[in-house]
Amino acid sequence: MKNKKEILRKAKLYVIVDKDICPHKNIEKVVSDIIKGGAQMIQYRDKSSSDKDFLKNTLRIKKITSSRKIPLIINDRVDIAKLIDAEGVHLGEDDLPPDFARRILGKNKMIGVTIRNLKQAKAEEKKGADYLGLGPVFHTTSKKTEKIIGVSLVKEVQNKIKIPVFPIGGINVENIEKLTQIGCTRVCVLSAVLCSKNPLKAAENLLHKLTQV
Ligand code: TZP
Ligand code: MG
Repeated sequence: MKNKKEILRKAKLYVIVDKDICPHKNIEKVVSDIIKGGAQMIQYRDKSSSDKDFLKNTLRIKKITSSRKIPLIINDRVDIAKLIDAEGVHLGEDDLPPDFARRILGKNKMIGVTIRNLKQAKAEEKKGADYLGLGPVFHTTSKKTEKIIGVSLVKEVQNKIKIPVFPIGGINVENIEKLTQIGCTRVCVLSAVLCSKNPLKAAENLLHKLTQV
C-alpha cells in the first residue's frame, strides 16, 4: 500500500459494500464496477456471516481491490483485517477501541472511527485515528441510528479537525450538493452506489459532483 496519508488525502469517494444490503448476486463484480466507477476506497461490511464465510468473502474482494491498488477497509473485524492483510479497519462504539486495534494492525494500516459530534472527533483524532466517519448526515435506512446530525455539524467538524472526515448517511446524487456547497470534498456512501441498478454509473455520478468542488 502506498502511504496511507497520501491515499486518504486524495480519497473523495469511499464506498461501503455491505453483504446483507447488496441486492446484486455477484459481489465481486459489484466491487469491480464500483472501482471502475471511481471509488478510491472500499469497505467490506458484513453483520451476518459466519467467521469462515466472512474470511472467504474478504479474501475474494481483496484480490480485486489489490489488483486495482484500491485500499480495502474491513468493518468491525480487526482479526480478519490482520489475517488478510487488509489496508485497514473501520470501528464504531461497540468494536475494539482504536488504540487496541492499532496494537494488532501496526502504524501503517488505516484505522477509521465512526463519530457523531465534535467532541468525539477531537478525542479520536488525538488518540490516533487516521480518518473519521461522521454521521448520519441525512436519513438512512442502512443503519439503525440515532438522530441525524445535519450538514452544519459536518462543516464545523471539517473546519476543526485535521485528519480526513467522511460524511456518511443517506448521501446520494440528489443531496450531495448540500455537502459540496459547504466545501466538502469527500463522502462515504453505501446504498446510493451499492443498491443502484448500475453501481458503476452511480459511483461515477457521485465522483463527478465531488470533483466539481
Ligand atoms: N454509519 C453511519 S450512517 C451509515 C453508517 C454505516 C449507513 C450509510 O449508508 P447509506 O446507505 O449511504 O445511508
Ligand atoms: Mg462496527
